[in-house]
Amino acid sequence: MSDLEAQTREMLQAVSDAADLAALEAVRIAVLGKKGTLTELMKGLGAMSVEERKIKGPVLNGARDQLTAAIAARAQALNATALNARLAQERIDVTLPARPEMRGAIHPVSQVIDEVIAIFGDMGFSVAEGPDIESDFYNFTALNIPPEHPARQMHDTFYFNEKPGGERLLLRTHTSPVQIRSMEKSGPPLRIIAPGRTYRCDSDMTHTPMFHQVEGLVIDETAHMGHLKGCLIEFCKAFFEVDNVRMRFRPSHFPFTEPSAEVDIGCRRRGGELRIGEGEDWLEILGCGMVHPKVLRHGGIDPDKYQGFAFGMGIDRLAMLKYGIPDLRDFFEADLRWLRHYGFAPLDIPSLPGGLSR
Ligand code: 2NL
Repeated sequence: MSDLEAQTREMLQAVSDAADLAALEAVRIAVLGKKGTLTELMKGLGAMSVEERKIKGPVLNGARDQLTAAIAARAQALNATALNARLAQERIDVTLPARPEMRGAIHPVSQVIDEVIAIFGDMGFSVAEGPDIESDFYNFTALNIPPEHPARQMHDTFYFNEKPGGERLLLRTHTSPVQIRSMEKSGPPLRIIAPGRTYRCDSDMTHTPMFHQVEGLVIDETAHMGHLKGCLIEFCKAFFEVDNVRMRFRPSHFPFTEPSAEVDIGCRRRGGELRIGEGEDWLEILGCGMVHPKVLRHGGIDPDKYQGFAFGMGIDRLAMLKYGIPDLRDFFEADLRWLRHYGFAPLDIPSLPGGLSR
C-alpha cells in the first residue's frame, strides 16, 4: 500500500470516528482546511515533474473527493442522530389528562376579536386578512394619504431598510391595506371586516408600539350613510350587551373617507365605575365614513358605479372598556397572573345565540 493510500485510510477512519458535529468539523479542518493534511499534499503537486504530477494528481483529487463525500455523509448521520435524540427526549404523551393547575386562558384581545367577528358575521360580513409587512402603496398611497402627511414621517411609522430597488417596506399602521387588497382581488360587492395587528412608533400610558384594530368595509351600488349608522348602532348594542346605547356621530376628517365621522357612546362615570350606554358623558369609540372615490379607484373600483362605507376601531381599547381593564400596557407583558385574572375560558367561544362573554 502506498503512503498516500495509508494516509487516506487514516483520514477516512478519523471521519467515521468523529463522535459529534464539533469533532467532525475539527477533522474536516485537519484534512481539508488551509493547512490540512490533504491540502498540504496537494500544494506539493506544483513542485513535481510533469510525469509525476500526471500520476499523483488524479490520486490526490480522488482522495479529496472521497473525503469530502465521507464528511458530508457523516454530518448527515450525526444530524439525524441528534434529531432523533431530541425527539425522544422531548416526546410528550398527548393522551395524558390535562393538568388543571396548568390550564390556559384566552387573552382579552382574542376574546374581543372573536366577539366582533361573531357580531359582524351575523350581519353578513366575512373576515379578510393580509400581511403585517406592507408597501407604501397599500398602507398610504391607496388610502389617499398625501406624501407630507405626519403618519408617513419616519418617526411615526416603523420602516424597514431600503431594498436594492430603493423601495421601503413598513409595518402596517392600520388594517386598511387588507381592504384595498380585497377590493383588487374580489371586486364589488364587498362586505368584510379586517381584524389584526397594527404598528406605530408610539409608546406611553395609552399607546403600545403594537396594537390591534378592526376595520370594516361595505361596497355596493347603493350603500349610504344611513346603512353605516344602522350597522354601527347594531354593533354597539350587541358588543356592550345592552338594549339601548346613546350614540352620537360627530363630523370629522380622514383622508380615506368623505364625509367622515367619529362616533361617541354615552357613559356614566361614578365612583370609579364606568357604565356604558347610558349617562351624561361621552366616550369616543370609533371612526367611520363614506369611502373616498380616490380610494375606490386605487382599489380598482369605479366610483361612478359603486360606493360604500368604512369604519375602524381599536380592539385593545374596546377590551379595556368592556372588561374594565385599567392599564393598556399590561396587555402585552405576558404576566401569568394578569392572564389568569383577565383571561377567558378556552371553550367559551363567543356567539350571538350562546352569549358573547358568558
Ligand atoms: C379610527 C378610524 C377609520 C377607515 C378607518 C377605511 C378603509 C378603507 C377605505 C376607507 Cl379601505 N376607510 N377605513 C375609515 C374611517 C375611519 O378608522 O379611528 N380607527 C381606530
